[in-house]
This record gives sequence, C-alpha cells and structure tokens, in this order.
Amino acid sequence: MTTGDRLSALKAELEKHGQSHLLAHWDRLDEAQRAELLNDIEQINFAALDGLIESHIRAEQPFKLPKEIKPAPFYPAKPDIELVGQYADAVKRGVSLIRQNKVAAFTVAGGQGTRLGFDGPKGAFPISPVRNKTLFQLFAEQIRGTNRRYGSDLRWYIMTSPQNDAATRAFFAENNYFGFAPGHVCFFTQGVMPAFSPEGKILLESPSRIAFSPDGHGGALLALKRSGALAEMAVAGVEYISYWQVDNPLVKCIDPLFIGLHDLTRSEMSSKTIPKVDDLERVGNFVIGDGRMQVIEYSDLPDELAHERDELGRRKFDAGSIAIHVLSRSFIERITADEANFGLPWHRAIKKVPHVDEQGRRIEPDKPNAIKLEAFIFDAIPMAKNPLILQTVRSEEFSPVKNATGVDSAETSRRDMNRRVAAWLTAAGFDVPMTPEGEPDGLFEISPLLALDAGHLREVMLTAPTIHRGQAHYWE
Ligand code: UD2
Repeated sequence: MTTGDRLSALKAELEKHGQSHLLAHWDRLDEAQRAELLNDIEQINFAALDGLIESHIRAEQPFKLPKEIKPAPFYPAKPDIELVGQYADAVKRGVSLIRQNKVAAFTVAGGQGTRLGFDGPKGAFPISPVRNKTLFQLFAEQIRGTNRRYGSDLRWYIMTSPQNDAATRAFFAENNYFGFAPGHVCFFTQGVMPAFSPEGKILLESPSRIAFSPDGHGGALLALKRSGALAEMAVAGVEYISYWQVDNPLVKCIDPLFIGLHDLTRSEMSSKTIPKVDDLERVGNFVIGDGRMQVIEYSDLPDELAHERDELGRRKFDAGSIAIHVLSRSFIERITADEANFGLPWHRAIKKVPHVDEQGRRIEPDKPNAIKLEAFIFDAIPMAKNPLILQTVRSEEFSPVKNATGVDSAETSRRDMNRRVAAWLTAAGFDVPMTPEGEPDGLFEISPLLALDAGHLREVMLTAPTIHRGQAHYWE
C-alpha cells in the first residue's frame, strides 16, 4: 500500500472513532515522520479502544470492591511443626526442578522508573554497597550462582518496553551479558497503550509520534506468548517461571522452597508476601474476595479496611504483596490461548504527560493532565488454580529502589543489603562490629557467586574473615 492509500484508510477510521486530531500536523511532516506516524496509528485497535475510553477514561470507573473480603491464608515464613516435613520435601523438589532446568528466571523491567529520576533502564542503576554493582549484575550473578550451586543452566528472560529495549540490550552487550552463555539471556518487549486526555483523545508526544507508554507488567502474559518466549520455553523443557521486578536487589531470584511448594501443591500462580510495616504501606494486599484469592492494590483498599484489627488487635489485612511470583508456563498458555477473549482488567492512573496540542504547541504539564492505562500481573491470580502464598522475611527478600530519596530509595536499599550480609555473617558464627546505633560498622558485600543465603554462606565460608571496623569488605 502506498502512503496515500494508508492515509485515506486511516482518515476514515480516525474520524469514525473521534481521533482525527492525530493527523493535525500531517502537512508539516517530512516523509520519514509521516511513516513514523502511520506506523504508530496502525498499531492501535480503535474499535477495541472505544469501550475502554467510555468506561475508563471519560468516566472514572470506581474499583469494584468484592462484597466479602477476608485475609488470605498463607504458608508461614517459618514452618510450624506440621509443615516442617512439607517444606523439606518442597526444597528437595525445587532443587530437583532447578537441576533439570525446568525453571526460567524472569525479570519485568519495562517500567519507566520516573520516580527514581535515573536516566537509563532501571536495571542499570548501581546499588550494591561496596562494588556498586548494578541491579542487573546482581541478578545475573544470583542466577549464575544458582547454576554453580546446583549444576543447572537456567535461562533468564527480561521484559523490556519499546522505550528502554535498545538501551537495555546495549547495556547487556557492553557488559558481555554478565557471563551468560549466548542465547541464555533473552529479551522481549512488552506492549504499549496510548495516553489519553480526560476527554478520551489520544495524545501525541510529538507531531509524528503517539504518546505511548508500557501497558503495565500485566502485559507480560501476552508479551511472553506473542514474542515466542513461551514456545521457546516449552521446547527447552521449562515448566515454571520465577518472576520478579527489576527494582528489588534483595529478591531471591530462584528459590527452591517457593518453586517446590508451587509444584507440590499444583499451584498455577504463587506469590510471596511479607507483613506490612504500616497499615497504608504502598504494597498490594492479599485477600480472599468473594471466594477468590486476589490482590487489592494499596490505592484501592479503603482506609477503614487497611486500619481494621482482628480480635487479638493485630492488623487484619497484613499480607503485603512484594511482586514475586512463580507462574506455570501451562497456566499462561491456558489463559492466553484465546487471545481475543483474554484480558486483565485495566487500571487507570492520572499522570503528567508532555505532548503537543492541535496547534503544534509543546505542553509541559506541571500537574497530572493525562490518563494512562496499565494491567497488573497479580490480576491473573483469580484465574489460577490452587494459588498459593508463601510468607517471607522482609530483611531477607525485599527492599526496592523506587524513589530518589526517603522510603524505598537507593539509600534504604543499600542499607538493607549491608544489614543482610552482616546478618548472614553473624548467622555463620562470625563477629561483625556494630555501631552504637546498632548498624553494622562498615560496608559488607558478598558476591552471589559465592553464597546465595545464610545457610549457603555457612557451607562455603569455613574460616573467620578478617573484618575491620568501619572498613569496606567484599567476598567473592
Ligand atoms: C508494585 C506493586 C505493589 C507492590 C510493589 C512492591 C503494582 C501495581 N503494584 O508497586 O503492589 O508489590 O510493587 O515493590 O504492581 N513494569 C514493567 N512494565 C510496565 C510497568 C511496570 O515491566 O509497564 C515493571 C517495572 O519495571 C518494575 C515493576 O514492574 O520492575 C513495578 O512497577 P511499579 O514501579 O509501577 O510498581 P509499584 O512500585 O507501584
């Protein structure tokens, strides 16, 4: 089709759906820009968007709270006497699945990381206390450390977005793929959604580009399928996908207990939880809503429920979601088999989106002006058979880097990495100097290639390390 043919077909389509303004600058565009714009517009399924614009953009569809909400049950971080045997079996099973390469690692890294204000893919953010390793390097070393420990050869899938795909791939190439064998780190790109004005008009980020942004980590499910990653996993014999977010350097990328429990209980989607630090902590809440396990995001949980106490005075909704999951490959295949009828709910967020108006003026908003839609991976939990939740310990597994300063910042995350190494050394029987305030006195870092957890450290560090108060120490 010539550009002219494509243009007239699109003109009619845009008119029908009230989006003709997308061509407002056509006459001033050069050939390359026209091609860019046509490509962007052709990616959009306008018929499918119409209903969504009515329900989610022009109207603010309120979150539908389930009628009956109870706290969700979970497997405790420390097994009680009845569970000790099951946990031991699960670890054995998990290790066996890892050894057989039936597990793949999966990081969602398509987000824009605007809150952190870091120029580049978030995974390239340097974070470790002594060596300043990046998030991606820490994950890479953990997966390779797992391979070393269990003799496995696990693959690592990374979901990027069109906004950061090239930069992410370039970062890995510059770092020689952090020692992974060729083809064992696999990238694929998630889908996008346009940003809208409150009236439901799609915004242009420039005269020739639509203001697209990533469609949320829920986009991972279709992206895994459409990119061919799922099919590739099937050929490689991968059954389980160990999922985490790029912003959490403490995550246990591959956890034998978690994977083993998922398998032994025939769960299709499993999740990790921690007790919340306060009623309103900005994490999702695991609940049973109208009989189904689900996550209610912090922004959707009414304050009176967030503050509710049980008969013993404990926080009633205390199981926070830290966005760590195991998903069965067959589960994703099952729910995405009929693509036309698959969809996770859309969540609306009001954001600042710079754009050009119909007169071609650049608008740099100083307050939120646009609506973005995102799908969340945890909305797949109600579709899963036997969904399971495993509680874990915050200081061992969760300290995300989200903000430039304050809570969940590089500073708090580095502090928590340091504390965790100190705790592992102490658990292994070694003395760690402490400050009068009770912080480890010095900087401590252990390469995941040496040890993956406290128990592992005890096995590999047989003699007491020399530690000088106030100094930086690194073990590999
Ligand atoms: C997320 C969870 C929250 C809690 C918290 C733990 C949601 C909506 N909320 O909050 O319940 O578990 O994490 O840290 O998830 N991403 C993509 N593509 C996208 C959007 C995000 O890959 O289109 C990735 C992003 O790169 C990051 C992760 O998803 O790794 C988290 O995204 P976020 O920062 O938007 O989530 P947050 O902090 O609101």
